[in-house]
Amino acid sequence: MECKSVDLLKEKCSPESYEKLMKLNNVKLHDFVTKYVELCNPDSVYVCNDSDEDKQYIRNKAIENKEEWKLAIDGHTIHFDGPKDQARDKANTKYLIPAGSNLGSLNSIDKTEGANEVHGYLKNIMAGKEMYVLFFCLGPTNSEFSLPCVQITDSSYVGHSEYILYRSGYEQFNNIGDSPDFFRYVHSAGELENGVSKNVDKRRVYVDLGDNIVYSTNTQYAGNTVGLKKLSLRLAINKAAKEGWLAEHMLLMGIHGKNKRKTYFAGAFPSACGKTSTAMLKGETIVGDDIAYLRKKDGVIYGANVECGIFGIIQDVNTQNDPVIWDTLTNPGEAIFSNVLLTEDNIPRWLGDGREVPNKGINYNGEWIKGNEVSYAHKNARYTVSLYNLKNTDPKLDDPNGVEVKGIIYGGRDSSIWPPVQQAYNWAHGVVTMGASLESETTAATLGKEGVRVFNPMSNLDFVAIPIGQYVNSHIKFAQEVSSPPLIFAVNYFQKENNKYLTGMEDKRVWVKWMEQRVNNDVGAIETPTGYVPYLKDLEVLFKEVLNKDYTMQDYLKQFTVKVPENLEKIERITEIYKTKVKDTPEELFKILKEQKERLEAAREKHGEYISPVIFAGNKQA
Ligand code: SPV
Ligand code: MN
Repeated sequence: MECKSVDLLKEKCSPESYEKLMKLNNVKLHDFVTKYVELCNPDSVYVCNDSDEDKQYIRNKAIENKEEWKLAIDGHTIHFDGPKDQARDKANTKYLIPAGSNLGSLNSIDKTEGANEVHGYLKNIMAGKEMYVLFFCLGPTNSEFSLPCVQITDSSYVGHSEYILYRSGYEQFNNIGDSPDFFRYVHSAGELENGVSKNVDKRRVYVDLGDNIVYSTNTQYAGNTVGLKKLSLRLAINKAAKEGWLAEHMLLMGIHGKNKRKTYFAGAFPSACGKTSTAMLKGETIVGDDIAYLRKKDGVIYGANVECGIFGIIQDVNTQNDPVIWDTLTNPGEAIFSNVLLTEDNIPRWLGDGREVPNKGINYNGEWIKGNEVSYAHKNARYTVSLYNLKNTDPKLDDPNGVEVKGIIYGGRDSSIWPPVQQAYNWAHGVVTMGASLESETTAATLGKEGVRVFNPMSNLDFVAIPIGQYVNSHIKFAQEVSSPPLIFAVNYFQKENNKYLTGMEDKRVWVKWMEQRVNNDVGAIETPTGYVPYLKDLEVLFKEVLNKDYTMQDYLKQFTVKVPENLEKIERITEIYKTKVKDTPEELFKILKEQKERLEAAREKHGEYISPVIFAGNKQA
């Protein structure tokens, strides 16, 4: 390193911090830190290793810096993002692409122009503040899945969240020596006013795929700032495509079957569409609720959770819907509550918590009083907790080999087309008609209007960093050389009739059990033009066993009738998108969609537009 840089680091770092940084013998890391110390110009720099002291330092700073406040229960804190900073900012999240390259419809900006813009914002942005240099590992440490990361931030809230959500990675960095293969993030909340980012008009999340760096400025909301979450998912999708693995917006869970059998599933759902609640289902065990990496080894697909914590939506967490999280959030232990209501007694309150509406408190907008038209907490209010503190965490969370994935679930917010559960005929059929054809109605997890049906392949569209056709192709190809690929399923928790949901909140406990039985060849299924659906008799048994409920023929017909017109319209919409908006669509996608269309048309010819599954069961009793 140049003398000038050594002097600068020595001036800003304490001797301990300087030593921690220098102990990692990595030129690219040292250059990176020096560059942003120089540009962001913090008053001081604190470098963390994996020690408890350093974690505690960051926790304390979050309180001292007024990014978090202590709540009544030990270990609980509250954080607010600004009124305009409550969700991921898709419009200002862009890929920096070199002149001449093209990502199709993905939001991108010329690399030089974007880098200049964001570096302009970063200049002196940390004056008067402390910079934290933090090391983490995506995935279990010492594993094929491990990806070391370094985060620069001036937000102790971001650092604190990362310590809860990720495995510490200083030692992992030590192990990689001088390797340049790691992810880097530079974040600044920018100028703060009342503890929140003031200059949200200069909020940017710029992703540099070539250099594996993400820049994030003038924002605090974790989805825009926590480097290891969605920022690294974008980098990882690009890296995975080059290296032949998959980086997915997926839960991982163990579904428990008969004779203590446990079968691992991965599941992709758009934000706020039941991913966490599926991973947390009673009777099952959670490996992860948001991001999974999938790799092939010896003809088998393994998955690992990139994270070791949950940044979950708190709305509707109550004793009924989610007793495990409820317990964690109402007992001592480390938890950050964001954008909930803070009451006079220092108790956090959120929408759908099953308690009486509070009288008053403070929320992300300021003071709130009962009768105020704006709801008392934000719909996208969240909690941040460690998976190690939950009672239902699967013992394989940190297994360096990951877990063997035998089933994949795709689910969107779909009021009118898909049945509650169905199974694809085979891998490619599932990838194309379920994953790549996924549509979902928008939610509060991103800025913008809610309830609009949008195309969201694999629930990963917000994070796909390569042309979408290429991304779909990498999924189709992924199962090559896999002797028995995972079965693919589609679920839909959001079917509606007359504006009322057709299925109950708890019914998903039954759908997962049916999928587990299918993977293990315990039950048959009815072949319909869009996939295999359950026999009524099997659902009757499962509803009784799991929920002690009677499941009737009437429920069955409402939920599983094949809706030919809606399915045909969907195929047309999806085909059109892949034809006109998507770059590099594989031919196989069009072929599989066409076959599905022909099956639906043939069925319509014979049986009409709305066809009972019983008809497809033929002689076998449904
Ligand atoms: C999501 O929105 O998909 C989340 C939360 O998991 S965020 O960190 O905003 O991405
Ligand atoms: Mn997510």
